[in-house]
Amino acid sequence: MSSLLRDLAAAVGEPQLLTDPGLLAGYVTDWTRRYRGTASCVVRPGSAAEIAEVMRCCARHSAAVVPQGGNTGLVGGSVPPPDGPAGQPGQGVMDGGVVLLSASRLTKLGPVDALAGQVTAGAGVTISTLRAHAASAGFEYGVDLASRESATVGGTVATNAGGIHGIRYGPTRAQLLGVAAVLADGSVINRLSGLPAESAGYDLAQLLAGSEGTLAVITAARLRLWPAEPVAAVVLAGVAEIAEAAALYAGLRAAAPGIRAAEYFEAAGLDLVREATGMALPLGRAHAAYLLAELAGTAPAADRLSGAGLPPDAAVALDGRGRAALWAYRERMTEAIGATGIPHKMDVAVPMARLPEFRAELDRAVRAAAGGRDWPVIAFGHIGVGNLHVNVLGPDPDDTAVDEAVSRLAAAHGGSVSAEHGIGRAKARWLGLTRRPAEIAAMRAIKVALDPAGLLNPGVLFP
Ligand code: 2HG
Ligand code: ZN
Repeated sequence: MSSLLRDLAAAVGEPQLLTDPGLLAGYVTDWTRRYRGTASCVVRPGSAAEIAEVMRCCARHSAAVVPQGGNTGLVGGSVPPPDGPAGQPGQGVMDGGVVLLSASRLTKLGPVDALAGQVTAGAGVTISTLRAHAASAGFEYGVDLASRESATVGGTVATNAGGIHGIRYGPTRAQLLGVAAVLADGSVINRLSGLPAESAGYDLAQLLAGSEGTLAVITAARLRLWPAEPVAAVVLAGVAEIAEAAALYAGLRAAAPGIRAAEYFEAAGLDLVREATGMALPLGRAHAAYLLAELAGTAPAADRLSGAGLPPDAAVALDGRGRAALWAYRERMTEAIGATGIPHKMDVAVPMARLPEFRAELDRAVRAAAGGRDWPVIAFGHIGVGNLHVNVLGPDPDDTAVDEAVSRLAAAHGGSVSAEHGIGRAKARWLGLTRRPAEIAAMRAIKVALDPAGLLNPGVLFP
């Protein structure tokens, strides 16, 4: 055993140090299978004190640390970088190699503070566990997403995940009232009091939201909870194009103010879901595109839908089973796409008003980048916040031409190269399409101040 491994075993206990390549494989490969890296080991610390010891130990040995939650990220930010040419260390990695730090044992979940509407959750708590815990006390956690069974509190804070209820509650950042974290030098931050009224300097929790493991290892978060709201209906409507979907969403929002989800998908995505699941066509006939909306409230709220200008071919589900059946057409999209190959995933944000133009130009931009080939383009996402997930199937995993073309197109329409998945390794080179040089310089200055040796998640976020 190397002296690094010996020190790590002393820090976390030998059973929580994994070195067997068979065991490591699942940790160093991302969910899409497009990003795979090299780590000398996985450590699974059980407390902030153990993480602090891991950080000190990695600093001594010049080893990089890649923090990982549920490893459901889609931009390569939760896995180590691949080795460089001729077995050189991967991008930004020093001689000590990479230690993958799994937060999977940080699963402490505090009692729901019903008075404040808050809860403290360990970084390794999954979103589904957190949601069930909140629900048992009459509350709702504002973020929900298809990967809820595996995605964790720490990972979703680190990427500022948005999910399906962003139009109602905002992204993870909007739920975050405080954070506990370990910095690169092993110092521990513990701001979990959750004071809703406080103005006493920099907001470190917000700094860590979207920091993608580059500034600190998040160990717990103090999170806002919302009073649980009943769901009156889920609507699925067939539309001709994205402009119609956006207009229908606006109509629904005006007629029925409790809209808590507005999701968009297209025929190509629906076909893949139906192939993967065997589910029937959801409406009377096939359409070019679809809007799925979820309406909060008790049963009478659904009456408002009649004034919302629903198209003739629409399904309205009132009971839980029917609602879940309609949601499945949207929620199983990622899995259905993944079943056909290794997708190129672009997660762009575009101003709502520009969505039609962006969509109109998308296929042409992809075809041009693909040298004239017609790769399938699957566009879907959270239309209510202008977030489209553009998946392209076909190009070689290492070929980034299509990724770049879609990123540039989003930027040209005043959008962002990442809406909710983060920048990771996948999009670091295109950060400048979204952030100005002065902003990137300020971000780098923060990074250098908190992690001068560059131990935390090298190669992620920064070009
Ligand atoms: C979703 O909205 C996720 O389902 C995944 O953000 C998106 O697979 C994707 O591209
Ligand atoms: Zn999404």
